[in-house]
Amino acid sequence: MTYGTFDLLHVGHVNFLNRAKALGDQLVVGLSTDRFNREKKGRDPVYPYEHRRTILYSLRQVDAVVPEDSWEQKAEDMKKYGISVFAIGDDWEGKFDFLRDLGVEVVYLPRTPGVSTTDTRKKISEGGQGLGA
Ligand code: C2G
Repeated sequence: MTYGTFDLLHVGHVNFLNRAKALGDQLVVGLSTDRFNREKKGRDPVYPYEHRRTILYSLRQVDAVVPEDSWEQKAEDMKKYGISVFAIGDDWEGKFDFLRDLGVEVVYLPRTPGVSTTDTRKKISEGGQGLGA
């Protein structure tokens, strides 16, 4: 299982989902609600929750999407969904080691350099400079 906002889906997200899926049989994504994203990132996502959910469900790597609306739900989710592996990008290194106490394998995966939703938002607002620029 993993958690995230996955706003303006980009190759960093897709690389992560590929790697996360390879760690188990099924991949559950705890998708940040619009409200939780405001709490986490101090701003609304560009795409509302329903859109981001639909986009994730269209990916073959993703088997289920559930709402993430609090920092405290992970431990309960591990039990609720019978999770054996928790994976997230290494920008979170060490932050979720406590899940190991539940017998869950915790894996921090390397982020894809050079791409982020924040950069994409910035490039678009600066007049659509080619993302490859
Ligand atoms: N990611 C990545 N490479 C990038 C950008 C993102 O591997 N260039 C990974 C992140 O590390 C994360 C996932 O893609 O594991 C989703 O990224 P975000 O939507 O930015 O997730 P975040 O806001 O970090 O939410 O409770 C945990 C939070 O919900 C995590």
